[in-house]
Amino acid sequence: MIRRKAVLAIASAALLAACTTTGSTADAPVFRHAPLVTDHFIADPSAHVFDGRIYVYGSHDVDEPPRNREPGRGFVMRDYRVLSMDRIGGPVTVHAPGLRLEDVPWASMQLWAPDATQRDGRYYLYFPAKDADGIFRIGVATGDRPEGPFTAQPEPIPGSYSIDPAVFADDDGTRYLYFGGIHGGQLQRWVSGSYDPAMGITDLQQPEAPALMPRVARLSDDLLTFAETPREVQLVDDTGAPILGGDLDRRFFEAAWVHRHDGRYYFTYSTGDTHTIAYATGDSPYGPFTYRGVVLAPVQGWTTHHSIVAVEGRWYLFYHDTELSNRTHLRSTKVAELTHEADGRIRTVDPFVR
Ligand code: FUB
Repeated sequence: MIRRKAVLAIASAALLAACTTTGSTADAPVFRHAPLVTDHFIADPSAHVFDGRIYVYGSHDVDEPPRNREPGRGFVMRDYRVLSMDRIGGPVTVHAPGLRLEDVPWASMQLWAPDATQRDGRYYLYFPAKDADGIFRIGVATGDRPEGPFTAQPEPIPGSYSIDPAVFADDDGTRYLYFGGIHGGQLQRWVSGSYDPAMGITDLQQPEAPALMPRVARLSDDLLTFAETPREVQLVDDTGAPILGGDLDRRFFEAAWVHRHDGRYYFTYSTGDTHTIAYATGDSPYGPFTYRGVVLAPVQGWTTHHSIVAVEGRWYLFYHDTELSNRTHLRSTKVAELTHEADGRIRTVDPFVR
């Protein structure tokens, strides 16, 4: 209860600051959007409309000590709490924990960014966690309600690795799982096809070579396994050449998401240490995707992560920042309207009022 009050006090102060331009110092940031909830830190929002209601599957950030020395060690989340609302701007429900670390037989720590899909009245939660050897894997848990509770499969998805699963349901019902993240997400340790810790804690360290690319695999009909070996998603420039490892403004870091608009597939992702959500477009869910620009300018906080969803004919960007805490590992979910221009470009969202 004390902790809840403390968070609310921080939240009130931050919201007051955000809504008040008069009397603020010249350098104080003015945030364009308000956190959806102020009594929990929910990050990495993956939003969907299920059964006419908006559900947001995110990481539940907590202020706990790290348990290792790896990059990303401050993110020690132990459960998932789903948000839901009947409309954008409506009251937000924070549901009871839908899945807890202790209920995932194979996981040892760090429940990072999840996503979900629905089929035939069943709901499937995809989530990364470190296994007993400290290796990120991706698990799936199922339930009969969108907010859970979910029951985890006893083992991670065979052949899965790294972080940030995002499931895309194409118009024909086929589900594709995108995943991967460099640095703390360990993607650089999988270049040989098996886990190699000697590949270090960042990336390939080859700025002139093609960057590490995200992965995609079609899901099996029961949505519990990969129907194929994961393949690389090629991110290319407008000459068709792969984005290079040293191209920090455009190369993939983590936080894949795919949506389809006007027949185009949009692959959106975080550029990590350059702090944007970028986008690339293609004609197939497998890519290649050609880099186009920036969806979301840098937010307050080191990480940036997002999802894009249509709600009653309008498009929305869900994202997170650290407005309420000003601490990298305590993030809050926000939502902004998103505009696709007639030529397919996405209008960049600025999280600040300048
Ligand atoms: O929340 C932990 C990690 O931070 C996510 O998996 C990344 O996408 C970044 O947001």
